[in-house]
Amino acid sequence: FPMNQLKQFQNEITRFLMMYKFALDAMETKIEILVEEFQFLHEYNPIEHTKSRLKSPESILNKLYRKGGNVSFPSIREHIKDIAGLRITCSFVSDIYAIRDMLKSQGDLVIVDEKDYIKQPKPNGYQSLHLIVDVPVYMSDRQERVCVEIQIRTIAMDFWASLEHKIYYKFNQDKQGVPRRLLEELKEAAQAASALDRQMERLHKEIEEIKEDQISEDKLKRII
Ligand code: 0O2
Repeated sequence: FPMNQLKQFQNEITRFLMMYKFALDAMETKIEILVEEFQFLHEYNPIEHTKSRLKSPESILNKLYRKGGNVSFPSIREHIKDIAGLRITCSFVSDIYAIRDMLKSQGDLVIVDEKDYIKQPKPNGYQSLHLIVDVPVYMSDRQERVCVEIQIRTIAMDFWASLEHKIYYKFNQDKQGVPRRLLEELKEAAQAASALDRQMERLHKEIEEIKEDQISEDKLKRII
C-alpha cells in the first residue's frame, strides 16, 4: 500500500467507528436520564450497572467473513448490527421490560429487532432481552443513523452468562469440547437463576405493596 492510501484508509475506519462510539454515548445518556426520572418516581434504581463496548476491527472482519459479506462499509453496516453494544443489568425482570418500553416510546429511536431470550431461552439456557436500536448521530456535516445492540438482563442472568462465557474460554471456544454433563449442569444453573429471579420479583412486589399500604394508612391518619 502507498503511504497516503494507507493513511486515508485508517482515517476512514476511525471515522466509521467514531459514529458508533457517538451512538453509544447518546444511548448511555438516554439511559442515565431514564434512570434518574425512574428513581424519582419509584424511589429505587432499576439498573444495577451498564457496560458498553465497541467491536474491534479484527472481530468486525471475522464476523463479516463468517456472514459472507464483502469488505466495504455498506456491507459491514448491513451485516453487523452489534459494532456498538450496550449491556444493561437490571434488578428485576419487570425492570427489563420497563426499560424496553421506555426506549420504544422515544420518537428518535427505531427498534429494528427484538429477541426475547427470557420468554424463550436459548437451548443452552441463555436468557436476556436483545434489542437492535437505530440511533440518530449528529456529525459536523451530516446526520447518520447507526445500530446499537442493547442486551438487557438481570443480575442472575448476567452472572450465568459471564460464567458460561468463561467456561468456553477455558475450552478454547470449542463448543464440541465441553463435556455433556457440564452443559447439562449449566442449563440447570440457568433454570435456577430464573427461579431466583421469579422469587425476587415476587418479594419486590410484596414490599412495594406494603410500602403503598403504609403510605395510604399515613394519609388516612393525617385526615382523621
Ligand atoms: P460479544 O463478544 O459479546 O459481542 P449475530 O451473530 O449477532 O448476528 P445472533 O447470534 O442471533 O446474531 O445474535 P444474538 O443471539 O442476538 O446474540 C449475540 C450476543 O448475545 C453475543 O455476542 C453474546 O454477547 C450474547 N450471547 C448470545 N448467546 C449467548 C450465550 O449462549 N452465552 C453467552 N454468554 N452470551 C450469549 P457475540 O458476538 O457472540 O460476542
